[in-house]
Amino acid sequence: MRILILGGDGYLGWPTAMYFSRRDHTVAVVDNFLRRMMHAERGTDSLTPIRSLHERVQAWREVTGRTIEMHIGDIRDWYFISRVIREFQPDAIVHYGEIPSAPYSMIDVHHAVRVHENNVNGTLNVLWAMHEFAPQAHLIKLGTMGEYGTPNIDIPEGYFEVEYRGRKDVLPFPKQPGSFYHLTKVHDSHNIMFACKIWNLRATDLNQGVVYGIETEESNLDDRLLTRFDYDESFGTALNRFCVQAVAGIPLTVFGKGEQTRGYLNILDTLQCVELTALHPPEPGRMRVFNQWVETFSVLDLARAVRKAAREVGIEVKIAHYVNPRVEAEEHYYNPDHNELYHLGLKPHLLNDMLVEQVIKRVVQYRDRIIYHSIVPRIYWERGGTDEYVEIVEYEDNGA
Ligand code: NAD
Ligand code: USQ
Repeated sequence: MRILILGGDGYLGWPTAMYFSRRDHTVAVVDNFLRRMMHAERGTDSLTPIRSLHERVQAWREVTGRTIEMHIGDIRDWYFISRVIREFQPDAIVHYGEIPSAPYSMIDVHHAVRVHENNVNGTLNVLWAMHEFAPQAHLIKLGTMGEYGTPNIDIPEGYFEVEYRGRKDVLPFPKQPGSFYHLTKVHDSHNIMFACKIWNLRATDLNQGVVYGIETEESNLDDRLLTRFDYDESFGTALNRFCVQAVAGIPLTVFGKGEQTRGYLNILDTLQCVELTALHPPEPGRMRVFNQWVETFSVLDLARAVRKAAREVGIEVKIAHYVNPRVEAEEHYYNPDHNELYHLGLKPHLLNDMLVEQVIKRVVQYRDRIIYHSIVPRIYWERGGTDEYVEIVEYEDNGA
């Protein structure tokens, strides 16, 4: 297949490019290095020392003899992205090319607007370019489980049957996202659904949970191929941050009660899910939705898993409850479906089997690169970015 990866310099995009290239697909990547520039803006960086995209592509060629085509430019630039799609004629477009951070979108009005403009307008360009130049292509769009929020009922995969005043219909499940970032994904989903309907396009919306993990089979071929690992307040997820806090000797930052529950999956499973989706395209005309996650954990479960994993490499860890800088339910029901990707053949990896070897050992390896000032968050949902670090309320017992 001819696979175009938007956001191919990113955490997931680069491993996906290598994964498809190694399996004999023709791969091209698009990126404008926005993620690297946002790190420069925030004074933060990936813990893993990542090479430039040009060096990665060169290293990939040296190690495997395979070529990944590069297109450097902004998806929001219609002339750029429509030319790439017209000339490359992809069978599948894997769209990772958005700003992925909830806290970054909550800093102030400028960041909220920036995330909206980047994500929503970029995806609109992709949809129009598909309509005009590649109507047979399959859009594989990375959405998020956070689009649904935490309703007090089960969450289906995209659609559910409703009966209201004696009539029935199958409708999109209501969305109650928790940040301006998550809202951009909801707006994207609506735009994709509409475009499929009016232009008979083919698309799958992958509502992905939180991804963890550093290594893939391909990146293990050579350390020049490593992907990024972020732990800072803007771009690091809780699990990544906990691993770095464990190694840095900072009490793990569990927000509030720590009962906030989300779906998680290993980066190896993201690769599998995207491949399974590409190999099984949907019929045109209706946006297909898969919920892409493997295990659910509360934040406190994650903190305890990190404490256990850290002990295996001789590190003692403190877990603390901090004032929650986010506005979110700290105790809630959470039971989303995730059957479709399993039906297609997903063979999942489990957190407790992966954490030490695939994450903690790498964090220890790169401990000298930790940037301390960015580990404890300062971005509040109500007040935006401030100078005040979130405060500790109490410590967990040490679980010895
Ligand atoms: P990332 O920031 O590492 O990768 C995104 C890449 O897209 C970056 O390299 C960035 O420079 C590029 N990009 C952004 N806007 C662009 C534009 N306008 N033009 C060209 N390139 C642009 O993020 P990631 O963690 O790899 O996430 C990839 C996608 O998956 C995102 O859409 C994210 O919302 C979604 N997602 C990620 C996770 C996760 O845990 N990492 C979970 C659920 C969903
Ligand atoms: N949290 C803590 N301590 C921290 C950081 C976060 O307790 O130091 C809590 C948050 O309050 C939240 C939960 O952990 O309840 C998850 O937060 P997160 O930062 O790990 O993840 P989130 O903001 O939800 O975003 C991440 C990715 C995003 C993706 C999303 C999938 O950054 O790209 O869309 O996970 S999902 O969570 O399913 O929406």
